[in-house]
Amino acid sequence: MTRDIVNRILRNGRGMILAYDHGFEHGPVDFDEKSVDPGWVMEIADNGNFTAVACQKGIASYYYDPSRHRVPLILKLNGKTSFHKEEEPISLQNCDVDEAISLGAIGVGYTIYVGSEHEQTMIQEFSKVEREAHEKGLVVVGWMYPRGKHVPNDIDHDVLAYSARLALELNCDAVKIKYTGDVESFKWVVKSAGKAKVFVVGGPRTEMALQLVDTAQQIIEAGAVGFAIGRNMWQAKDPLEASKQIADIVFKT
Ligand code: FBP
Repeated sequence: MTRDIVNRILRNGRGMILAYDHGFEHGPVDFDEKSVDPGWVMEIADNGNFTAVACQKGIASYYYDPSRHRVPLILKLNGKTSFHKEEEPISLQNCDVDEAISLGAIGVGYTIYVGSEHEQTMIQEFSKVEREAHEKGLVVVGWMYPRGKHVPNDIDHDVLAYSARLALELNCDAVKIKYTGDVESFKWVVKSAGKAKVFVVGGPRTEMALQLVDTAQQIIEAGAVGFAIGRNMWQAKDPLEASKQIADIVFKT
């Protein structure tokens, strides 16, 4: 397999993935009249400096047209709803690699709740996905989320470094992970991911655009390639302006 494949979701070594799988993970609670419309979000993905858009298969099937949309598609293959506030979360596959390819995806995403008592089940399922996706030339992105009672602090830098390392060991091309909150500790997380590229999640909407700009500077300084971000983009008053502000840092520093 060629490792260059990851460049399909990067531009000059950096990247911005627009995440839009929240309707599955959280329900429409994250949306307003505009962002509830996947068609509107696809236009943001296409026109807002993004190097990929990530969503579930129904969204892609209805709203992503590979012959019209320029932004590459990462198909999220597993997911869970937020109804069950289980202590030990598990997320299983609802879409396979061939379906992802038929929908025009150039990559697949899969969440592993690192540290959950169901971690092994997800790792086993993910490993099959990873092998098939790589055999078929797709980029593999691990959503590495430490969760469960064995994980008291999901932004602890050792926990995040372990999660990033797990992504590397599982042969991910890229890892989507939370930020520790400071540059020095995040450098260790990035180092632990080795040659796997590190994308940082956005989290709930930050009212102060400045805070996100500041975080963008920090994650790039620490060696991440960029953001895999949702709410802070399509919940922004002006999503194209918000994406431009972040892109100016991600791609130009
Ligand atoms: P945000 O940038 O909005 O935080 O999106 C990142 C993301 O990973 C989404 O892809 C996913 O739906 C959501 O966060 C999961 O959030 P959580 O599991 O923390 O509720």
